Amino acid sequence: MAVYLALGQAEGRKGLKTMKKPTVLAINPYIYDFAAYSFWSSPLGLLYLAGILGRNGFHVDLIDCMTVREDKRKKDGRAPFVKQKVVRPDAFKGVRKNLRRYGMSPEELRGELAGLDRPDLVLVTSIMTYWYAGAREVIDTVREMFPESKIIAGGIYPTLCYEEALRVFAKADLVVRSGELELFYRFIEEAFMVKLASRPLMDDLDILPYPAYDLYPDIPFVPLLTSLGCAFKCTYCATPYMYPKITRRHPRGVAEEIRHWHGLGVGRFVIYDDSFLYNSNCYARPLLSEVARLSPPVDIYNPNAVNAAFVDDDLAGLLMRSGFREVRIGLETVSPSAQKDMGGKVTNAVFERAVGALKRAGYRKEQLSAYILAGLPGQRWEEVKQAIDYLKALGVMPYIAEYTPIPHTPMFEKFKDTARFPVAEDAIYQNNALFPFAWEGFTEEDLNFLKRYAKE
Ligand code: B12
Repeated sequence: MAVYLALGQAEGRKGLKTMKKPTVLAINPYIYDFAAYSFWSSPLGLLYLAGILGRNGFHVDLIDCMTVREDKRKKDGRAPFVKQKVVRPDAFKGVRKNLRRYGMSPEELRGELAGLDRPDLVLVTSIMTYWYAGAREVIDTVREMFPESKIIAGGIYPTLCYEEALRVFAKADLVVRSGELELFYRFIEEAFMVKLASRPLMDDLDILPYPAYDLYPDIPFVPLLTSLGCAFKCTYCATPYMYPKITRRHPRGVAEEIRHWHGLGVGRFVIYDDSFLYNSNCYARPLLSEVARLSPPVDIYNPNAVNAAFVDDDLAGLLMRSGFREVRIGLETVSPSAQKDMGGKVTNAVFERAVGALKRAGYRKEQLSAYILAGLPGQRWEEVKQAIDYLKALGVMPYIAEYTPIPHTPMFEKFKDTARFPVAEDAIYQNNALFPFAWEGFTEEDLNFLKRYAKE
């Protein structure tokens, strides 16, 4: 049967056939911060999009501005970012800390861009909300050097601070929140008159291609996206807002991905998951049992911490056998009332049971650490000291995680007006290094003392 098309449609069809596939440049911007270290950091969301466009047959280049000191890379794969002191902007008047740019310099980025043919499409990610200044500079530079290129910005910052991001990234053609990938695909299809054969949304993680780590010359570690969303609703965390539903990958698919990278010589894997051990009979146990059989064995790291409630003797043994070289556990506080207020994820009894199991599995003190939250609204410094003492007595290394006020979290909405910086007006003040909830019961001096004390 003949198909008759209106003239415009016919031209459109012809256009679709003859239009060259657009070339894509993915950029992970440099950042400005008071302190930063690559705890196995990686722009995983951006690399997924690069993988998806690659699967659609697009040529994709990557500029990861977060360069590290290779000469200082540790055995576990972590490395310090290249860094340079910069002048503090007016927004930080009165802040006595050194501000640095981490990663490539703007001049180096210009050099990299100058070496490329003009890309048709540029994707810029923006991870922590308070890192937007680097992303804005990168977007402005790309706009200046490639006025004709289409620029799309996305990531956690636009997702959590959308209205602000629209203003800040005014030179981008489109700003996308997570959950809006449909908009992203439609923009590309319309701007370049192409039809995308593969346009997965993040509601089925099993159909995603692997993130495009092959765009790096070396792969020191591979972060794994095992799920999106979290089984818990901690009042300081933005995950329930960003991903209200838990979506998990099939453990077999994750094991296959590990085997894929392992076959290419990658030996370190990092779990980016908010509740990895949740429902472990169906998830972590089958996955880790497969990983434990790999030869040569792999190393696994979990900078996002595991939930103590799910660690029993059997699981602790499996963590050890599958390659967890160290285990980070979430504790947050030892105050039972604060534990309940924050979501009731862990109690001291549960925590002690998990530590016992990990020790019986063979973990030594230097391989066990726990995060303690410091600087919560209204918190007294003595509460943090009590948690440090508790961990020291249990033989677990304390890690102080300074509280970060994050938009759309219950704690942020409740306390945003009591912070000593306008955290709701400008995301730059959401940086935990600014200690936004310092007060006379918990001063910056107290925090510095606690950081030293935790290491003693
Ligand atoms: C892994 C992780 C880390 C890792 C690595 C982070 C990194 N890449 O640098 C580590 C352990 C280092 C880390 C550390 C911290 N983290 Co963290 N982390 C996460 C976590 C669990 C996952 C992030 C991730 O990769 N997700 C998976 C990818 C696939 O998702 P995505 O990046 O959002 O990408 C999607 C979209 O955004 C979109 N997208 C992304 N880029 C682009 C680009 C374009 C063009 C488009 C169209 C779309 C797009 O596409 C993807 C698919 O939809 C999130 C929570 C979460 N579930 O998101 C917290 C989170 C980002 N972290 C958070 C915090 C608070 C911290 C710390 C400050 C904790 C502390 N107190 O010490 C530190 C600070 C880090 C630092 N200074 O370096 C907060 C955010 C805070 C903020 N203000 O922005 C989050 C949201 C958790 C929370 N508590 O609510 N973190």
